Amino acid sequence: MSVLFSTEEFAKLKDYLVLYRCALKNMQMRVDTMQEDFNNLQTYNPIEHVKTRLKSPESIAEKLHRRNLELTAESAHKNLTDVAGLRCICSYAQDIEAIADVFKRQPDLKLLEEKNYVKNPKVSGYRSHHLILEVSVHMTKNTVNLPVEVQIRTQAMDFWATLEHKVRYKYENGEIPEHLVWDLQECATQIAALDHRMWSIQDVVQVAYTEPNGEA
Ligand code: 0O2
Repeated sequence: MSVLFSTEEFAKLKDYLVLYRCALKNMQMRVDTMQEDFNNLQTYNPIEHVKTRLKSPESIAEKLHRRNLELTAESAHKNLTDVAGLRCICSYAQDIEAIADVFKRQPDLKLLEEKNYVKNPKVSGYRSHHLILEVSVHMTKNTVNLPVEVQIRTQAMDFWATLEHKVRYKYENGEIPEHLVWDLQECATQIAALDHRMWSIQDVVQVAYTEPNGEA
């Protein structure tokens, strides 16, 4: 059964979504700046690519309903911190914390919440580093503070999460059959090992590049 906003609340929500879209643009610009800087200063740019998404009104309504919250635009704004989401996909697991630190050091961003599912993976096998950052958006008449959920993960972690998400949506109430749950956990463990090995190879190559007479 799909849950929907009333026409009046839907119109209000659309106004809020304009603000969240601006918040996402603001965050995207910060990542662009990071990439410029990494390209200029470092030996490699750890950010492979970035995805941004605004939660759809249907998905917002479903989340409010699931949490037994009022189905209003105001309630979505007050209670949900992932209406605006930015995903930063990086090359190696070792890059994740460094990228998180760059966000955390920015004085005009306020860290509201941090979850490190790389250090403490979920039972499902999910790995990613989450930050909820509050950004000030300067509109023509006022300034609004909005949360943006930042997810930082490797390409391999993203591959896993995308598939697991798809699998979960295929089953009623997200209840994945036991054998698939096990398979996904196993894949997550192998992906973590693969990420580690890929970093070791890049590390060796990096040293060869930077040492005098090193052959790469
Ligand atoms: P979507 O469509 O990606 O936005 P919440 O899930 O937000 O009610 P929670 O569990 O405290 O509350 O938040 P958490 O753990 O930080 O997860 C937020 C988001 O992380 C999820 O958003 C997913 O994008 C991702 N995530 C968390 N756990 C898993 C997992 O086990 N598998 C996958 N594939 N993704 C996960 P949404 O709203 O669920 O989905």
